[in-house]
Amino acid sequence: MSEYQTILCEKHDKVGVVKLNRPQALNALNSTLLQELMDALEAFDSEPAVGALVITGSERAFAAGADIKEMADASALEMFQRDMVGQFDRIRRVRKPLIAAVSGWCLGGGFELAMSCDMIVASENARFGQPEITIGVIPGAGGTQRLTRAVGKALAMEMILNNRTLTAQEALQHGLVNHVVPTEEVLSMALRIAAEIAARAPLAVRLAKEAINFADESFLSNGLLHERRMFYFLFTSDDQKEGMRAFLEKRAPNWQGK
Ligand code: CO8
Repeated sequence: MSEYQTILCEKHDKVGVVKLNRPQALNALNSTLLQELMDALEAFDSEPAVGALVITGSERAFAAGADIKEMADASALEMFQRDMVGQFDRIRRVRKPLIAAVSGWCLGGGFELAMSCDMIVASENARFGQPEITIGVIPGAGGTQRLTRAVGKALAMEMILNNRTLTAQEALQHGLVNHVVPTEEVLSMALRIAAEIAARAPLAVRLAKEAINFADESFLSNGLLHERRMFYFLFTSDDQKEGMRAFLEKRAPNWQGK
């Protein structure tokens, strides 16, 4: 597994661990990282000796969103053809339980990645948010759907329309995360839970996950498709170009509404 450029993989007994590893970009999700992450998850998923999976990042960032540099100049057609969001369909097909061990920034596509996992263990320094509005787009990998289901409409509106971020404790209060622990314990806590699940009856674990997701996702598909179309559509707008360029140039954006 050492051929990966943007992630690190290891096995802890029956638990497969994938660490996002683009520290220079706060683990921003570029095409390579998404491809490698999903390849690694699928490889662990099909390994009989592995019973559960953990995804983690660094102390500073789980992931600060999709890679803005990679998207900034893309047209809607290019975004549609690249279909980075389509990679997220692969994580939905992983049958083994997935736990996100989150420290630091967990934003945009990074937050959507964490919400695509089955459980989240957060460190005290974790910060959760959907800041896409600040760069002229909206969440594109499930944020409008999963966040609304998790925290309710009012808070989802505030987070997505006005970039409100949540502390780890707030995320716990709103049922987004399972545990909040000191930063140095976040991976060991996630590994402990994963190891306990990995020791349980594999078929029952698999079917229980499937059944819970069925309850959670019965009407998700339509929402995800709608959100994805709107996300790509925004790449036809000047404001998307302006918002992403302004971020890269470290200045405030000048919105035109077109
Ligand atoms: N993309 C690319 N580079 C990034 C990103 C990003 N999302 N986030 C941080 N970086 C880079 C910075 O450009 C900087 O690089 P450089 O040193 O070369 O200038 C480096 O990481 C460190 O970042 P900062 O200097 O900005 O660090 P700070 O501690 O000052 O700030 C923040 C940390 C607050 C996290 C800040 O970096 C930030 O606001 N980042 C952008 C957050 C954001 O807007 N995320 C949403 C992106 S859009 C998105 O996720 C849409 C998802 C759609 C579907 C998913 C498809 C895969």
